[in-house]
Amino acid sequence: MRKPVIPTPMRIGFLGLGIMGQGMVMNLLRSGHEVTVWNRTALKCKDFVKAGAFKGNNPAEVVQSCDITFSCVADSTAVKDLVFGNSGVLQGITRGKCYVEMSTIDEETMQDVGEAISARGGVFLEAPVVGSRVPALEGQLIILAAGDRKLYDDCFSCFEAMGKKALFLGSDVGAATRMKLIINMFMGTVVASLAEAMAMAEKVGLDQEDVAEVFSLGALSCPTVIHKSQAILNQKYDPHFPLQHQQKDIRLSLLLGDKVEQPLYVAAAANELYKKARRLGYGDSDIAAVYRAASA
Ligand code: NA7
Repeated sequence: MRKPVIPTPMRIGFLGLGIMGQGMVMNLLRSGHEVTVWNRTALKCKDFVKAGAFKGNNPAEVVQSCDITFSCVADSTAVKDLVFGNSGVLQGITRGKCYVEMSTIDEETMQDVGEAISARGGVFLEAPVVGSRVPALEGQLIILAAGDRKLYDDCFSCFEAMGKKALFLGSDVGAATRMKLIINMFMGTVVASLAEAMAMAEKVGLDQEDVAEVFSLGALSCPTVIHKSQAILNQKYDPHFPLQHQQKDIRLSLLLGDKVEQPLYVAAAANELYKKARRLGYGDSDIAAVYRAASA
C-alpha cells in the first residue's frame, strides 16, 4: 500500500537516473512532488517526463529552477563532474539554493562539495541511502543524513516518499557517509563470505540448493543471504546493486579504516574477491556475481 505523503510545494530537482535514482524519482512523482530531472544520458529522462517530470538541460539549470536539488550518481568522479564541471551544480547555486548529495562517495569529496555549495551561499545536506533497486522502487530506503538541519526538515516529504526511515546524524558533514560505508562494508563481506560458502559446498559435493535451504531455515536467514543465495543458485545476476559500486564502497571503507588505524582484515580479503570479479567482467552485474570469482 502506498504511504500517504503530503508533498512539499517546493520545486524539486533530481540529478542521476541510475538504478537508484529511477526508483527514487518515481516515488517523488507518485507522491505529488513537482520534479525536474537531469541525467547524463538524456534518453533515460523520457519515462520520467511521461510520468509528469520536467526535464532540465544541465545540472546548473536544474539547480536554478528548483528549490531543493537531489543528486544520486555513481561515484566521487561523477559527483565532482556534476558539481564542479561545466554547467554544473555550483554554477546554479545562489543564496538559499539547497543541494542534497545522496551518492555514496568518500567523505573528503562530500565535505569539499558541501564547502563549495556553502561558499556560494547555498545550503547543503549529505544523504546517502541504505538499500538497493527494490527498496528504491518501493520507497523503502533508509536515508542517512548530516549537514544543515533545516534543509533536512524541509526534505521531510521527499524522504517520506523515498524511504521508510530517515536519520539525522548531526551537522558534521561526513558522519552519514561514514555510517553508510560501515553498513556497506559489512554487507559486502557477508555476500563475499556467502559466495565462498556456496563455492565450497559445490567443491565438496553438496547440493547448493540444500545449503541455501539450510541458510534460510537457520540463524543466518536474512534478506541478503536469502536473496543472494537464490541469485547464485539461479545464476541470475541482473543488477540490484552493481558489483562495481560494492567494490567502491569496500575500497572507501578500507581507506577510512586506514585513517583511524582500524584493522579490517575481513573487508580487505573481501575486497580482493570483488576486484577479481570485476576483472572477470562482472562490474555491472549484481554483487551476487562475486560468486563467479569465488568459484573460478
Ligand atoms: P548506476 O545504476 O550505476 O547509475 C549511475 C548514475 O550515475 C547514472 O545516472 C549515470 O549516468 C551517472 N553518472 C556516472 N558517471 C557520471 C558522470 N561522470 N557525470 C554525470 N553522471 C554520471 O548507480 P546506482 O543508481 O545503483 O547508484 C547510485 C549511487 O547510489 C552510487 O553512489 C551507489 O553506490 C549508491 P548515465 O545514465 O550512465 O549517463
